[in-house]
Amino acid sequence: MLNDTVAPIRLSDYRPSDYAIDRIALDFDLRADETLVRAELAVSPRDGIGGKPLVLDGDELTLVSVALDGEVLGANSYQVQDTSLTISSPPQGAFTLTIVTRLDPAANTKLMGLYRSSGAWCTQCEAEGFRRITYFLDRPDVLSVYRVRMEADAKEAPVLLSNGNLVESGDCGNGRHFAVWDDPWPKPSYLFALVAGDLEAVKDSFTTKSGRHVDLAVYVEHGNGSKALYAMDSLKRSMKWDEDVFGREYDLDVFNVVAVSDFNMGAMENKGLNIFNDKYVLADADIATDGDYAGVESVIAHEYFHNWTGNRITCRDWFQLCLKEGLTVFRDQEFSADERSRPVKRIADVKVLRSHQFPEDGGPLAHPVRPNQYKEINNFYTATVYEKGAEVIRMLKTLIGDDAFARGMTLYFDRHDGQAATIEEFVACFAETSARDLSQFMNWYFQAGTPVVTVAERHDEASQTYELVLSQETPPTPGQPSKLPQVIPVRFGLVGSTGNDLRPSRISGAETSADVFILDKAQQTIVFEGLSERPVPSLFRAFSAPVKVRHALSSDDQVFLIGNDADPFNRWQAATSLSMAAIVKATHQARSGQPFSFDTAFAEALGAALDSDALDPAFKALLMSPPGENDIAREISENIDPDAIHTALMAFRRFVASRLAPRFARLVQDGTGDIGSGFSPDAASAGKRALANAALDYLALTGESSAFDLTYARFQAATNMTDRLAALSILVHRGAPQADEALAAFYARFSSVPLVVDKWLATQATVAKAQTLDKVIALTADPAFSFGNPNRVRSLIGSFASLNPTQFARADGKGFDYVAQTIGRIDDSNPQLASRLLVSFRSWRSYEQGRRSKAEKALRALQAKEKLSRDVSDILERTLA
Ligand code: B3K
Ligand code: ZN
Repeated sequence: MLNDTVAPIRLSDYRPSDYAIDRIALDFDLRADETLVRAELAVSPRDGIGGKPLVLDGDELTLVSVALDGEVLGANSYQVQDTSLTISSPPQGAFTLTIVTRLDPAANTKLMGLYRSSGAWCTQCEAEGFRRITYFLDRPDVLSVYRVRMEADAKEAPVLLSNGNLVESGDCGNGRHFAVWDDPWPKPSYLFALVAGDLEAVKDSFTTKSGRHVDLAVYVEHGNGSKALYAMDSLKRSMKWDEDVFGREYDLDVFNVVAVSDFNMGAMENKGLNIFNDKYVLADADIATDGDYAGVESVIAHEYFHNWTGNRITCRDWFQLCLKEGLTVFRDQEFSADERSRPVKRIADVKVLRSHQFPEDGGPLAHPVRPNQYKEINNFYTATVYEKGAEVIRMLKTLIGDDAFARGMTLYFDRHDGQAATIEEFVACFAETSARDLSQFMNWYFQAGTPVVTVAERHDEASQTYELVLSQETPPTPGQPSKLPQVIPVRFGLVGSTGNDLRPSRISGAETSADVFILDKAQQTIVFEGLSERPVPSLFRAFSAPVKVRHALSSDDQVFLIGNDADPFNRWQAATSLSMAAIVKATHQARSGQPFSFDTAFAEALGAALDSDALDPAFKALLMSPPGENDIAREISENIDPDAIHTALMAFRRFVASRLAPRFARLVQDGTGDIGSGFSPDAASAGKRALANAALDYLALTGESSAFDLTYARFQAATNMTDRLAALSILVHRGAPQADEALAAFYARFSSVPLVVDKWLATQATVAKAQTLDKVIALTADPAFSFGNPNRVRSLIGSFASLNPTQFARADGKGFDYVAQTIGRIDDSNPQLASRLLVSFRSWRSYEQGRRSKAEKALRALQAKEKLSRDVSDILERTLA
């Protein structure tokens, strides 16, 4: 049943804690059946107001004892409730509280707090997991210095790690040993971490620019050391980059990364001891695709960058989550752009934003980048907070310029180091360095919803003026019926018939620089003077704002931009818009039973681009990949029939394949030389593989047996996971006769490598065929699958629900029913995992009537379940509202 009784936490209710906890000494006695935790807290009243009741947070804890200044407290000096421990009348001044709790990490299936993964002990505390270890003021604005002692069996857990620097270790006799870690930097409890287990370490070191020697280690399960080398390499490059680009140096003598196989998300930035989902650590040619390598690099960088943006400067409260997450995503995006290809990275990031954030912003779960209320904070680690949060910072940089932005960052680091800060404090730094009023800009933090910018244009030959009329509107979102205009930086070029950008003699109607104008009103007319010819407008270059653009550019203009725009992002955008228009039209034709007709514009433009030597292979591969089914559904936006979309998309792709088959064959041929040669994960090599595999997919769409034979041959010859998985996926998704054989061979070879099993599961779960649901159900019984492991669940159930629109949204409702029931089952053991899966229902109202009522039925059935977690009830309640 829905738990309506939970009242939301509101930003407007924020007030500092009555007490500070300046120091905490933790002592862990780690044993197989139970763990005892002794916490000694140095508590002092803030502002000298002593004597008020001290209310500490707790969750599923067994309290053993409480002592105040060394005296064990009698039962009437404190109250234990489900989620708190209250010391009714503490002394007026500072005091020491000693709390002993008993935990059962082996029974902790929520993977929050202290739990076990593959025989090791590990922790996850963000956002509110520390209260599952001991009673504490578990909130980010309570900063404490931690000293951690842990003791465990020396054989079972030879490796004992926590935050900070190792200060002592030794033998306790009786087969047990201990270690003491000291973290000199005050930190909030969510950054606490502990790991104890039998792990292999890959070691290296880094010397910071001011000469600090830092010991680096990446800990993995025994036998996986060679798979951690790329993570280590990424870490060293991240450390250097943050010094070079943001002037940020590392601040401890040790930096450890630990990979664990049971983890609810990607990774966690605990101070000096990052804990990772092994998916973002382990990589070698045999098990990781190029996409996996890029993922390892960016997540390693992201967590490392948190050391300054998140750890040294943390968040005052969880409403400020984007302060650390949006900013750190921005920083990791910039890192990857510098390490790889900037335009390719930008396109990849925008694809993620559009596929994850736009549907969130346009549906029942929409919330501002800085939310102002929540019921369950774990449900706010969203694409809006992360990805839109990063876009807001990117816009800020565009708006105030690189120089003022860089000075603003430095000011922020200087001014707020050691503090728990707010978004207002962050933005104030940039207002100061740019001398600009950023109050309207703050709407990006406060207002949910994706603004829609509509563009109309007019050229007047006689006066040689060109006008752009731009209007913006942000649709209503839950709790925000009407919106104010946003500050929207439009990076632009006016492309002349020769392909060069034209230079107007004067621009009026908006604040403007040579290549950016700023919209800040509901409607504006920008006038460009001195233009004798009508230019083709290239707006929102490099995707300069997270908006939807409605601009009726002709097909000729799009083709012209694909071939001529100086901005690579907009060349890709033009290709995407052109193919999108064709597929949307075909979807409507499919719906009404008409035959499809495609014009040749896209295929011809693509053919020309593929022939160009000026474009790199990774970029060509992006040009080739048309929008996906979920992108098309988003464009159509209502009354969605996923089958019609699938039919139209396939027909369009087959049409392109038929027009360009010889070129595609040549691209596959050119790429085949790389199979069997030495593997390098660098961006250029990855780009070549992406191009060959994109071409191969088109060839296989023809359904010709020669294409399947070629694909199967590549599958067998592949010496790296990128080519192997690409071929496997083509065989399986295109229904090749070799599909089952290839799946069996793949499984035979990799069934003992869980991360590769994930690829095998996801490949099968995403087949657009009616048998897939039964297949998914059958795969849950495979020995390599487990409902207890988040990676397995996301690969099988998550992929089915979010990447297989025709089968998840089967017209008979069985896909919805199965996923909803499975969410209910998972919720009993791991609520965070369950509520993440539930998000795949967020666009249920945009289906056509039949599917919509089936989806609602499945959601209502879940809602009627006996006991639901706060995580799941929160999402359900908002999804159905
Ligand atoms: N800060 C963590 C995410 C924690 C999620 C808690 N539900 C990873 C990251 O963003 O770097
Ligand atoms: Zn983060």
